[in-house]
Amino acid sequence: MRRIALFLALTTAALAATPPSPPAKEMTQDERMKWFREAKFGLFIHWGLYSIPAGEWKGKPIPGIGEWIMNHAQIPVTEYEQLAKQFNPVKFNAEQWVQMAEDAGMKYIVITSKHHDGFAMYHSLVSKYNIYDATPFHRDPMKELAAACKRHHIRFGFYYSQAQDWHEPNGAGNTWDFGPDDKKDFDQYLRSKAEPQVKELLTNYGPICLVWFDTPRMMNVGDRAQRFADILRTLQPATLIDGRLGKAGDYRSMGDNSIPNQVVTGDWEVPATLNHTWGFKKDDTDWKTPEDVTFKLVDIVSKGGNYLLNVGPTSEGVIPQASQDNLRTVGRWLKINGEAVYGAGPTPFGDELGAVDNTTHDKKGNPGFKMATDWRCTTKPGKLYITFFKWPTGSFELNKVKGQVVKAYLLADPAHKSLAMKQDGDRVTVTLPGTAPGQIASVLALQTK
Ligand code: JFZ
Repeated sequence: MRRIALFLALTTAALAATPPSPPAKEMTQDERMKWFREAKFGLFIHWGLYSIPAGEWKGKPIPGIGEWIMNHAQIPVTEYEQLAKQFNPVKFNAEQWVQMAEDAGMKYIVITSKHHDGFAMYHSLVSKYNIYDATPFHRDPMKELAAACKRHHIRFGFYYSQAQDWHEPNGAGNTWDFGPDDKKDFDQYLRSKAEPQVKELLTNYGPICLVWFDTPRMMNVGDRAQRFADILRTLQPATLIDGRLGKAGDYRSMGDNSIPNQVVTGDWEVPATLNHTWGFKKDDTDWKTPEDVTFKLVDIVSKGGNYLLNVGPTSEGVIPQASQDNLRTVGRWLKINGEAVYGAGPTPFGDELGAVDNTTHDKKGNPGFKMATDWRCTTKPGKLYITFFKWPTGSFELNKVKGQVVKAYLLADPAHKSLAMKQDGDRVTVTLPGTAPGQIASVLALQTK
């Protein structure tokens, strides 16, 4: 009898339920990575309460990266929290920030939704310690940025510090208020703040291109990292996971500002600064030049990676003018030469990158590497792009070329006029104009068959 009753109950329930929609086709990794492989150049933004002290606490300069000031100066939560009351970035203008990214030729933006200090830069219902509830600003800049990115067709992603949270008794990192991490109920913090906040970020801001987790302390225990991966895959299956969650992500994150010497296979990204800090510091004005940034971008692309380049806006909500000028100069170069960057693959050569130098050694005692900087090669099907940072005199000889080069021309020449060239086996010689046709660097395109 009981069996029949159970059978009836189950069949009735099955019939009453709406027919299941066909299972959503799982995305392949190639589909998920497609935009990332095309984009190549993104804007990183580190913005939070730390932009108020801007590297100085109680009249003393605090050494180190600006967003770490609470840690470096061992500021108690009760004191650091007070910064929220004076955070009023009235000059913040999402449209202008995103316009700058577009002018710079950047295709995605990743911004700190919550850094290690624990302060949410969006309207969170999980914790009142956020820019909407705890400051006189009373706005949600992430909402405004998401909308501006949509208008400009720029992808939008969040940095989220999943493990370190110096505001929470059970978050990782704050030992000066809360004692050693190994005595904390870390899962209590993860379940009550980090996980629900990541859910908010993936629910309330439209399509999120990636989540940039960071410093995965204590994340390799149990299913801690997997719980975040599950939240992402459930709420937005297309969202990429960076390389610092605590388990393998969708791509590798290289060390900060560290560009590999050689081609690296697979998907990867170099997070990098324009000066020596991520969060704004008033005394750091040691900016990289647009020439250097352009070289690093092409260098990274020629090795197979993406470049995520940082700005640190001020407490008024302004991106430092030097950063803006620098990035816009790079953007003007990309307007002419972007074909060699967006969607381009790595060099098929490699000798042009430099060579191992046994006369020097790195910190670990390994032989050094002498980087060569004259030119870089990037590729697309049927195309080789040679970007010259030092213009060759007269002609350029390229060895080990596979296939036949049918046309050589300069991207800086709108007419794409053919240059004189000859090919002898795998050696191609192109006759070049006496002076570089472009500013910063000039690109020679070789069409192959
Ligand atoms: C982390 C953060 O602590 C820092 O504040 C900033 O947000 C940066 C982008 O990321 O710092 C790191 C993390 C990893 C490495 C270096 C700095 N690393 O792997 O070389």
